[in-house]
Amino acid sequence: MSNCAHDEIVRKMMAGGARLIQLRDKDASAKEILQAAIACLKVTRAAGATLIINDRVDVALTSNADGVHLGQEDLGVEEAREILGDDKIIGISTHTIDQFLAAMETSANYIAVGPVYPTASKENPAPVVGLDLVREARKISDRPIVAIGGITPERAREVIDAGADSVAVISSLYPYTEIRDFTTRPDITGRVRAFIDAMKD
Ligand code: TZP
Ligand code: MG
Repeated sequence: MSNCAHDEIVRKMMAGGARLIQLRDKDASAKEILQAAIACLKVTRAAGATLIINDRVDVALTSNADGVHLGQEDLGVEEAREILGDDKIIGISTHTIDQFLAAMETSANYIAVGPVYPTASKENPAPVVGLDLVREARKISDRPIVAIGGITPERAREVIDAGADSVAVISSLYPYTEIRDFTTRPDITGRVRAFIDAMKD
């Protein structure tokens, strides 16, 4: 998605109420993702929102982003902590209860669990974990839990009720096909609002 204006997308998400945004672009070069991070941070900083960089500790450090999100194949949480310091947010993805327990042993500021539902946004995703892993994780941890994978506004309520503190969403906000098609403009702001409405107590 590297030909997209990430900062414009961030602006639209924030207009809908998003406060924690992850910059994720698997197709971008290091240079492109750094430039995008710097542009997005201008937008989030002006509004006091938070920007996390996916995968790339080097980009998070260089751009002075608010933190990094790590997968199971990325640098470990403590290695990233060593580089970024105590003030940055470090999150990690987990796909099994054992991975979740291992994440609990680290200084991760939040732990993501998924895919909760089938997802088309990830190549070779881990098997669907369902709401059960969210419930199990909630029982054993007070750490913020972020649920991810196939979440829509219709599903968001049951995900929160299962114990997630928040949801991370890609395709329900802007399907990959739509964002690359500059003739149609997905209503990103409206879709973020729909999530927030669905999750209200
Ligand atoms: N990790 C687990 S599922 C997923 C990632 C990055 C993709 C989530 O995207 P979508 O489109 O909301 O299912
Ligand atoms: Mg990753």
